[in-house]
Amino acid sequence: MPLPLVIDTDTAQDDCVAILVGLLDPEADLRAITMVAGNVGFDKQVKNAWMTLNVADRLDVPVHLGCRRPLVREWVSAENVHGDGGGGLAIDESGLAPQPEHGVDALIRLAAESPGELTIVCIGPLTNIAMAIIKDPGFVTNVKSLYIMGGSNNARGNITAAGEFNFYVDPDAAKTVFAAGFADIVVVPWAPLTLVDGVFSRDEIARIAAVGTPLARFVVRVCEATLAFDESVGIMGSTHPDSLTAAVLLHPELISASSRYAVDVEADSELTRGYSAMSWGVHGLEPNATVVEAVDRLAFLEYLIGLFGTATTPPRPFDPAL
Ligand SMILES: [Ca+2]
Repeated sequence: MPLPLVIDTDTAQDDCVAILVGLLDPEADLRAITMVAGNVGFDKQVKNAWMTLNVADRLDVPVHLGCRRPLVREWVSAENVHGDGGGGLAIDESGLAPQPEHGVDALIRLAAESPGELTIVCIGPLTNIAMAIIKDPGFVTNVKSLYIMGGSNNARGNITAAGEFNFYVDPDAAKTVFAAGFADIVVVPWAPLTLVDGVFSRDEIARIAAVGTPLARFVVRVCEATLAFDESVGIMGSTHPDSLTAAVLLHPELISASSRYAVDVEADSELTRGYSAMSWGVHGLEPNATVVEAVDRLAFLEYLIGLFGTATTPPRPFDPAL
């Protein structure tokens, strides 16, 4: 049976790849996309999600608009990293509309419809998840698993020395989620995991391009802006934490090391805002999450290349070359 899941996303660059994982992998039953404020302008994120659904010929997947800003803080963008997050591509959006139901309500409803079965892949700030916790006392127990891209495993951040972007943008939401008592949380952190096992070199991106399908062309294009930014800060490749989060959910055999941790997030300090303290079992704290520590990087790359080989006929042109 395919795994029922929702992807909660601030759709830009690798979020698009994560959505493609949810759409193309036969192990996944992607029931909805919920949008949260994060990487780029909220409405642009929605456009990026529709472009991604289009390239997979899956515009039938419902898109729900969630929270347009963090719980407490002002929204901070990552447009310096991602540009518009969609490689400058666009599609004709006539006839496309988000669902009338709010993203938080969709998360609550989908979890309640099949208690203990729904997994949420959380690849943006955790605002929608925190709001669902606050709104519905049953939400925490109705959800099977949260797969969260965020934080660093007692390591460096990216938007600041201490803060990884998703947790930095809404540290109050992240703190709420880790304190809520979910039965199963799996974390894919930025550092060191993504920087070691979630980076594809220019040669490897060229291998993806060589697949030659509309999917592969789309992925290479949306990754270009981030690749240029990464190289400017000393990361020699394109970073894929969001697609890695979806991939390890569907294929846990990709994980070569993981451990139980007590995870908490700094929400008071400005200096270390969003810092994830991950206690590894010697401080007398009850573990609340499994943190992925290493994956088989090449197997992850081969997995994605296999998915991008899927032949699709995008119903709306996304590239003048098509
Ligand atoms: Ca994201």
